[in-house]
Amino acid sequence: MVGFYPGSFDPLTNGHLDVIERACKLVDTLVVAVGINPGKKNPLFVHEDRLQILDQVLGPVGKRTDTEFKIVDFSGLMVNAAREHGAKLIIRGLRDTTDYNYEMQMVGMNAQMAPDLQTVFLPSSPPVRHISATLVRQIAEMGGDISAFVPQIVLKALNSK
Ligand code: COD
Repeated sequence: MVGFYPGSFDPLTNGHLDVIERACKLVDTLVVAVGINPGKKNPLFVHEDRLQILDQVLGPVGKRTDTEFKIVDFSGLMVNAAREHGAKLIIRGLRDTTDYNYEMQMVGMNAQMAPDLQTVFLPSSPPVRHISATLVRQIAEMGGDISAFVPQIVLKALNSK
């Protein structure tokens, strides 16, 4: 079974990583896909950097699991990208009711456009439930310390910018 986990991953956080680690228990291949959220402007990292960070972070994770990772990017609809990669499941994380309302709208629209795909929601693990890439981006832009929220590789990439 192929799963498709789309996100902005700007930056990749420990919350995203938690979803990825748990999604591995459900699928044989996990396609982690960096897309464009038209509502999110002023990126911290360009697409190429985000792909590179995912590649570096998921390398060691891949050694601890039988799941194969594919890291890709896409522009356009997530359902089209999921199909292109042969996925049957779309994986999304759920933190709170804000996520729930947004995700339920998306799942409804996506289900009508692509009834062949199923969305699976993974509820956030308590230690990472509060982590939001948007807030991490804000803290980083204001010079704050984001080390508790992101993998070390993200910190390194940020420092070398
Ligand atoms: N714990 C658990 N889950 C988390 C956490 C956390 N701490 N942080 C984030 N997540 C989850 C989010 O809930 C989400 O499911 C996923 O991780 C990715 O989050 P983000 O913020 O990186 O990415 P998003 O939600 O902005 O998604 C960006 C996309 C590019 C995937 C989206 O905008 C998209 O699909 N765009 C393409 C156009 C399209 O198809 N639109 C939908 C039409 S219905």
